Parts: sequence; C-alpha cells; structure tokens
Amino acid sequence: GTTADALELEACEAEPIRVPGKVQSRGVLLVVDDGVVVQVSENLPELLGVAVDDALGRPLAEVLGAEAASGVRLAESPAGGPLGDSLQQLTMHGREWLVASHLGGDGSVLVEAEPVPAATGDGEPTTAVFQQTHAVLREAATASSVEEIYALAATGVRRLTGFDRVMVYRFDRDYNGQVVAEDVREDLEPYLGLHYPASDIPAQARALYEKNWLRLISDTEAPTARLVPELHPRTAAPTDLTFATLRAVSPVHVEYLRTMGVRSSMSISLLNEGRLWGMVACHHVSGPHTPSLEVRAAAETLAAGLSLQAVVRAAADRAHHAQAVADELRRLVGVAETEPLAEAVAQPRLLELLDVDGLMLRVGGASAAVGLLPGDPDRVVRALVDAGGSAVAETAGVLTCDALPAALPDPDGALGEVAGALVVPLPEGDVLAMFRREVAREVAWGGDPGEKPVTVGDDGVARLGPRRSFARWQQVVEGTSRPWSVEDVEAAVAARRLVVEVLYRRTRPDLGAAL
Ligand code: BLA
Repeated sequence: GTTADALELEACEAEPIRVPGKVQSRGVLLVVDDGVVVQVSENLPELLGVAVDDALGRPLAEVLGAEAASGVRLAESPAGGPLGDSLQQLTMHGREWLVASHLGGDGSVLVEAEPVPAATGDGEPTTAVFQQTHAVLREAATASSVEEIYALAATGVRRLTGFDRVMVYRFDRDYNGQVVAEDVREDLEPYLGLHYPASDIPAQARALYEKNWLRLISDTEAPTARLVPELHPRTAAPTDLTFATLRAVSPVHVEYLRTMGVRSSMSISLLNEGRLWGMVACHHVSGPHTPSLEVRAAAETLAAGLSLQAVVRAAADRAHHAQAVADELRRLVGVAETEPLAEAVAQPRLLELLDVDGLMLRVGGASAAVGLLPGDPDRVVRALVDAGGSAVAETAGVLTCDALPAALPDPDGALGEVAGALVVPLPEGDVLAMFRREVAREVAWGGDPGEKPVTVGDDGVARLGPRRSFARWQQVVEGTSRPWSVEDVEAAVAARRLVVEVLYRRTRPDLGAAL
C-alpha cells in the first residue's frame, strides 16, 4: 500500500550515506587532526605497508615519510572544489601514489591516497588527458543543439575513462530520470531513452552529489575497509565522508548495481547554479574498473564544462523560441487594428508556433477559437481555475494540466479528445486557453518502477531494496497530453502581456502610438 511504500522510501532516504565509517579498499584514508594522524582505514598495512598502531597518534610526516608529507596540501583545500584542486603525485614507501586532500567540516584534514597503476595500460599521460578534455569542450562550443552536447558528454567521458557504457541521465522536475545520450560498447544492450523512477537515487544522495561532483565505485565485489578507530577521537562522532573520494557506498546501491550486472559504476554531477539537473552515469560490466584520480579529475572538468554549455545552450534556445512567439503575436495583434482582437489572435499559425492543438481567446463579450477544443471549454477552464491541488500546476499565474480526465471531477463529454489545457486568466474574467489532445504515450522503463522488494534487516527494520529485474518494461500512459514545459508557460506569459497591452491601449485611445 501507499503508506508502506512511503515508509520504506523514508528508510531509504534516512540511510546515513555521508558517514558510513568505511572506505573502498582501492586506496587509503588518513584523518589528520592538528598534524597528527587520528583515524586510518584498516587496509593501511596492505596498501602502504604501515601497521595501524604505528600510524595512529603519529605526525603525518612519520607515517608517509617527510618528503611526501610536505607535499600533501594540508589545510589549503577547502572541501567542495574540483577533485583536481588538491591532487598530487607523491612517492611514499617506494611506490607512486596520487594523493587528494581536503579540509573536513570538523577541522581535520582528510588525506586519501590511491596507488598509481603500475602499467600505464588504461591511464593516459596527463597532457593527453587534458588535450582530449579541451578538444571536446571546443567541439561543444559549436554544437548545434543541446542534444549534441549531451552526446559529446557521453562519448567524451567514455573515451577518457574507458567505461563499457557512459550515459547522460537527465532528471525531470520530480527527479524521475531518462537516459538522453549514450555511448556504449557495441555488444551491450542500449539504454538510450529508458526512464527510471526518482526513488532509484534518494534525496539525501542527490543532496550529497550537489556537493561532491564525482563518485567511483570501482568494484562492487571488493571488500570495504573500516576506519580505525570507529569514531573521531576529538569529536566522538563518525567522520563525515561527504567529500571523500574513497567513501564506501550504500549497500542498497551496491546491491542495485549487482542486480543490474554492473561491476563498477561512476557518476558525475551535472549542475545548474548548484542544483543537480542530471548525471553522467558510467558502467563497467566486464570487470572492476579504476580510472586514476587524474583521469577522474579530467572527467569531472569535462562534465562541468559541458553541463555549463548545455545549460547556456538550452537558455539561448528558449530565448530564441520566446522571441519568435513574441514576434508572431505582435504581428497578429497588429491585425487587431481592423478586426476584433480575439479573432485576430486565434490563428492556425499560432497553433504551430505554440505547439498546441487548439486555442481560445475570450475578451469582453467576444470569443474566438481555432483548432481542437474540449466539448465544454468553459467548464474545463472553470475547473482549472477552481481546482488547485496536485493535478493542476500554477506558474506565474498560468495554470497547466496534462491529465485532465483524472483532474476533472466528472469529465464525461466535457473533454472530447482533449487531455491537456493551459489557462491564462486575464483581467475582468477574460481568458486565454490552449489545449492539447490525448496521446497514449509509451514509456520504456529500465525495469518495472513499481517493483521494490522489501527486505527485513538484522535490526528487524523493513527496508526497500532495489528492483530484481532491469529488463525493459513498457508502460502505456493514457489520459494525458504531452506535458507543458517551462517554454510553454513562458510563451503564455508573453501572450498575456501583449493581450493586456492591446486591451489597455483600447481603453486609452488618447495614448495612440505611445504604446
Ligand atoms: C545512488 N543510484 C545512485 C547513483 C546512481 C543511481 C547513478 C549514484 C551512484 C553511482 O554512481 O552509481 C541510479 N544508475 C542509476 C540509474 C541508472 C544508473 C537510475 O546507471 C540508470 C541507467 N536505489 C534504489 C532504492 C534505493 C536506492 C529503492 O533503487 C533506496 C533504498 C538507493 N541509490 C540509492 C542510494 C544511493 C544511490 C542510497 C547512494 C549511494 C551512495 O552514494 O552511497
């Protein structure tokens, strides 16, 4: 039932992913407080060759060697910058390491080190990595559409990192997502176009990804390494790993990846003014995969640059479209010098430009319409104005609904073929309304979004697990029109402005050409 689902989702959202007390075992983590090592990952002996007890309580220089320790940028790197900011290649205990460090919220410094792969097999030399990154960014500058920029992100990140599959995954306003670009090994099934429900990436994970822009789960089969001691000795709390690149990932999510047949996963945040609008999601199925910290830093830079370009591009496209709508409205309103306003505006040309199936304008006593109208347009308009609630959205005074059959109390006969309406209330009870017909949409999901098995953990708490199947699952959505976009609402706002302007001019003929 709905209540049980809500409770289980709450459990998902409550998982403390910032403070797992563990890291992934591909590298080591040392927490340094006031120059002294106070916490380390338990794999320190295996990877660095230093016993845990020989590290705790000692100055960093004694643990890493004086030269290496002096290379670590201690308090200079506040958390929240790009991964590349603090990156250093250092020799420690006879081995080459890539070292990242950042200042944690509690004032201690988190030092993370990953061995540089012995063979240069999959790692590109630094110059090549940066040349590649810049080449893709340059190409994006001349891209002809947002979609082309998404495609460049998928191919660019795949070429840099060598993952089997790289996708651009874009959220809608409820954080459901769709794969909008993909570069994938030829023998694997494409995921392009597939939808996934918002609950696949819970809210606290999205919040974390707005702060830390890249995460790599290099091997879903590898053991994790606990931090010793469990709590930070000064704060008596688990150390916050929000910005740690080695942070051990939620077991629920690891299970999700295993079910999907994924051995390694990396994702990079796509942001617009700090808000997550999508992710570059990478999978490796043929084995564990560990692009070096340097390659990851380059991939992060590439994704950030392309995200910015995609955002700018989308805004420019929107402005361009809005201008075309405004120009056409102005032209039509010009016609209104000789004709009634409603008739002048209700033109087929405008249907095309606004991407609607029908349009109605009522001013004063006069009303005119073009294209497809509901059986009872007045009732539909009134229902939307009176409604409120979740079925009808209101933005800048514009009401939209793309599922009228469900939103109307008794839709029989009132709708005809119409399933979507956008209503712009005008002064004096006048109204501009646009309509869209019903389209049975097929939505291809990556697995049945409703299937979330519940498991009861050792602690007796029921938790929602990931789906067991990711086989393509086709859903037919009925009773809806194509959704109303931000651009649609912006065009409606422009139309309202012009209509109001014309009406005002008519009431003040003395203003003449001044308006
Ligand atoms: C995290 N879920 C994630 C991440 C992705 C997805 C990309 C980020 C971590 C990563 O890079 O792997 C989801 N991955 C996808 C999707 C696609 C993909 C949609 O490739 C599509 C192609 N997941 C569930 C349920 C829960 C859940 C029911 O399905 C709730 C218990 C949890 N997902 C979950 C959690 C994280 C996560 C807790 C955070 C993992 C972490 O960073 O610790």
